[in-house]
Amino acid sequence: MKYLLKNGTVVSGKESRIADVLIEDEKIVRVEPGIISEDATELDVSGKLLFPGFIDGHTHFDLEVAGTVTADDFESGTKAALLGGTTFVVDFASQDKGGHTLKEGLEKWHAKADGKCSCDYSFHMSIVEWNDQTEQEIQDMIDEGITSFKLYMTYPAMSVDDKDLYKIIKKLRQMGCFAGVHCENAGVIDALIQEAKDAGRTGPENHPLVRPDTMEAEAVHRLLVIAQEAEAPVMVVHLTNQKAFREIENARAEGQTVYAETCPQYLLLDDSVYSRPDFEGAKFVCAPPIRKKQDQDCLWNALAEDKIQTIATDQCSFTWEQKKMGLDDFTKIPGGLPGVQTRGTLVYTYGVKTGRITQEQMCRLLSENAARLYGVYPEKGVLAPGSDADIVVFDPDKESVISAKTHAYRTDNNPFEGFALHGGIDKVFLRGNLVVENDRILKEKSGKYIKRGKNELL
Ligand code: DUC
Ligand code: ZN
Repeated sequence: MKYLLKNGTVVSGKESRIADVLIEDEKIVRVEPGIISEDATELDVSGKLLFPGFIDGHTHFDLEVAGTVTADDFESGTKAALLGGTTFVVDFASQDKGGHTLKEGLEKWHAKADGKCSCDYSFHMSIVEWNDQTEQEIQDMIDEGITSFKLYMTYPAMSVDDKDLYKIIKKLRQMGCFAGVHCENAGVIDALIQEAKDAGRTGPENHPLVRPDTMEAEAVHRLLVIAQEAEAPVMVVHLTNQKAFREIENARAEGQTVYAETCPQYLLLDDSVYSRPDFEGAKFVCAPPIRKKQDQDCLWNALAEDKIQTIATDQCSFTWEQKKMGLDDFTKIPGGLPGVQTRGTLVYTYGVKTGRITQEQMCRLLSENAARLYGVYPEKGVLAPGSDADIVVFDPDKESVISAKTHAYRTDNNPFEGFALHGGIDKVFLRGNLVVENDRILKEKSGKYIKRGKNELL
């Protein structure tokens, strides 16, 4: 199939220019003004922005959390992603604790995802246990196209201690890979939870109090000191606050390579959400928690100064019924929010339209940087001859309002309920196929597992 997109504004990480885009089968073959093609289906996209398909490097579909499983699996989750312009997700596969291998973890995640995805997909691998076997398996993972890993400094079922953290990131550096790290101080958080319980404090308003910014910043600091010793690049995932960001800046000033990721919920919501009446705060329970207005400002400034490399979602959705598991005890509320469907439109509305960031920065944050970090550039992350024809035709004039009544998630709540969107998805192409038009999916389950190369974001 051949398509010719006429007169769109082609956005890259560097510039925006009016050009035509010729697509043949899965690939972009030409990007220049004045293309003529006799046999291509021509679409007039004048007035529209053409972004490389958005990449979400942080999703949790079909994940078991707190005795339940996320409302969205790879089927519904990747449909929602595609409707929001995301053509490639990198979800977190995980090794299980108790002598299990990375290979077993990978097989488990392939069984969850294969044949169900409507956008392309890959996995990071969470390492939760470090031993000779796991060490040997890093090369096996690379052979399977997994070049990024995840480590937890919190959650007992997942976390590694400082000794293993050091060993793992050093090994990953030797193998040309890196880890994204969930930074929160597990011990102090446990103590704060105990204090809350002892005082009979059970509601969701306690959630941000027991996981304070200081305990995220402490873990970021510790991670970065360990990374300095290991001479290893690392990524701080879901960065939420100013104190933690300062730790990153300090390490960079020492010459360390530190990547940072944040998410729309940390840019657009503040911790007053946890005090909403009738247990509504539960909808916003995620870890790390949503912070204060000044933290939002810090993150936006960091984005404007290119000091945060990517905006992902940490998509991890639950229904209201599931959230109510913590009605009498906020620590039993399953943590996580949906987000894959609205990331691009929220960033455009509240980032680009407000002048906080440019559309070229949006391109880097949602697509190009993630493609480089996760080893799929220039197949993905750019609209150029030879690249996959993953294209978001973005209408800067489209207006809508986010609502759980109309979203594609299998949840009955949306953390951005009522947010106005100025700009929206007009069409989406996935490897040359028109897969979204008029807010409907035209082609389901054509997502492909992508074997990734190594990080090339310098
Ligand atoms: N935090 C969440 O809130 N949910 C899933 C995983 C995580 O780190
Ligand atoms: Zn996560």
